[in-house]
Amino acid sequence: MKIWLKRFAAGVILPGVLLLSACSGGTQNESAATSADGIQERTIKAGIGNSESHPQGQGMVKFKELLEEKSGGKMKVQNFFDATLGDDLKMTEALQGGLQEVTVPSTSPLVGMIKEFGIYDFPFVFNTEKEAYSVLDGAVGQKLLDKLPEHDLVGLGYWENGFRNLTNSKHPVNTAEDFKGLKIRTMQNEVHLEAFSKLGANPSPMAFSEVFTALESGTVDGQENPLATIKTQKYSEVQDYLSLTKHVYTPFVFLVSKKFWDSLSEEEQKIMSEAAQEAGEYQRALNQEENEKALKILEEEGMKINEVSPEEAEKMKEVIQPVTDEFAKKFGSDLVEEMMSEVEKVRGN
Ligand code: TK8
Repeated sequence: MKIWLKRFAAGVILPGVLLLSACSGGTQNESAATSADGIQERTIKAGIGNSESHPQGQGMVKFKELLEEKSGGKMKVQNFFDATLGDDLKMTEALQGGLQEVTVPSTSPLVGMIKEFGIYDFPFVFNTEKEAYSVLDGAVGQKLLDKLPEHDLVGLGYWENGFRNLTNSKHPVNTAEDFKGLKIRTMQNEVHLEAFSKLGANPSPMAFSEVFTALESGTVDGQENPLATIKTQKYSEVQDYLSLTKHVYTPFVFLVSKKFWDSLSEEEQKIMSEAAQEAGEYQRALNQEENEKALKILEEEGMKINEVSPEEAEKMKEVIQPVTDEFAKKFGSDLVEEMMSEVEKVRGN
């Protein structure tokens, strides 16, 4: 009986597996799945939400160059910008399904999948990029990357979206009170949603590619993003005020489809990982340069720009604190403490 079952099972399942693998991956990538080492001809479809001229786009161009160079031209990258393959969430799902190989989303919209990514969404945690890097590139960042494989994703490190600033069409935001009544587009993330509600704003979660039209049509009064994004998305055409709130730091996470990753040889995985890391370092440095340049350009384009004093930022933080406390329990107090003590270490130096 046992033997019969085994045979029966093998007879049924084997063709099923073959059928599945023949349909799923694209023949090029599939045919090399069995080779243990060496570099095969591969085509990697990579998509992001920002434009090619954004530091994230330039990071992808660098990734393409590096991987093609390291693989002797065998591993080719096709880059798709401006959410032409879909927004962050949609592309991440395409990776899970094995329909796309690479995307580099903000961590914020992924909280439905990995709730702990929400710790990065706590407002006013990081004061500098260096503080953010120490968390992201350290034990806390790795712990969260380790959660990706159970969701059919592999994380090759963090790139930089950066510190977010508020733009709107109504008035400058200098104090916590100034948020009251503003309709603000947020990312699809519950921490952001509740933090802006707490400040008295009316947050409206929305995918990135819909933001410009929502601002233009007045569906929302404002949005918040790093300066490089405000510039490349031409928000100055539809927003008069830019307030340098720097209220939260958003990382990008470099994701690979686990289905694709598992089909790679060790050597291919190694060079892909190196290319993502090196392009990431380049991207972070470029992002900081571009943010500075963007500020000047946005001013020239006529935006009315105001700084937020440290005292007023502290008051904003106090208003939001109950939201942060509530979510800290949800995401794991130990993890949040570990993040905070890492920040303190860097700040103390
Ligand atoms: C790009 C997004 C974007 C993010 C947002 O895909 O949605 O506002 O800041 O830059 O990840």
